[in-house]
Amino acid sequence: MSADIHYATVNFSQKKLNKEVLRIQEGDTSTYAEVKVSGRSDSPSSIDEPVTDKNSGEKAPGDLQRRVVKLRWVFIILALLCLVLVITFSLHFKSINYTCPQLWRPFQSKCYFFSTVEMNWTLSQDNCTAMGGHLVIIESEDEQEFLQQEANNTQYWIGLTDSETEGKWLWVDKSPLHDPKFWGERNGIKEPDNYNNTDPNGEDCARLNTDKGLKGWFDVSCGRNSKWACEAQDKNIKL
Ligand SMILES: [Ca+2]
Ligand SMILES: [Ca+2]
Repeated sequence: MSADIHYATVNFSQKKLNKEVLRIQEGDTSTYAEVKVSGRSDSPSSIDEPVTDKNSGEKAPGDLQRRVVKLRWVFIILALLCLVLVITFSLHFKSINYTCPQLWRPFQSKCYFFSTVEMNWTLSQDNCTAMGGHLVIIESEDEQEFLQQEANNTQYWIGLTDSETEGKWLWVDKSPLHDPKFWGERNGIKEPDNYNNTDPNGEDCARLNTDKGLKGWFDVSCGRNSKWACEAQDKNIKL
């Protein structure tokens, strides 16, 4: 059997990017059909393969574009990670080197002022308020220890009183005292004892007696004069 004419039918569902040569053989006779296409093949095996120019060896534009998009996402992710690291280190650095105005001492995120003059509890709180803060509100053992060290065996008013209701101790922000573990003891009697030898109203204001260690709170008559300790946020301090 012989034939003079060969037919080659080639069907594409999508346009192809590369240039292909289709070879059809029968016996000793060969027929070549050259197909020029544009676009990319839908053959699964050719999707991820870089298309290379046979002459120059360079990658096709579509492949380069995909690589550019990938690199752009990598840069965006790296930039975000760098931003997070910068913010984290900035906050950490600020907490370590928290600064306060002159005459104020830093502790954690607050500033503390220790007076050199003495006055009663109410005037002491008024002075702290005028400076942008309030008498100290002690919320942790670390804070108590810091105050004890800074006070250096000097007595200071703190922001705790039961002047409204006897026995109901409130901080100057009106929050109740939850942890009484820093009350001191005198002659075997635990504070607060509301001792009324000097004041018929008893003792309604708390003072830090730092020579008693961490258990250094004593209730004292509010009318007595004493030094005072304020605390404030740096941004609120009025100089
Ligand atoms: Ca009292
Ligand atoms: Ca007392």
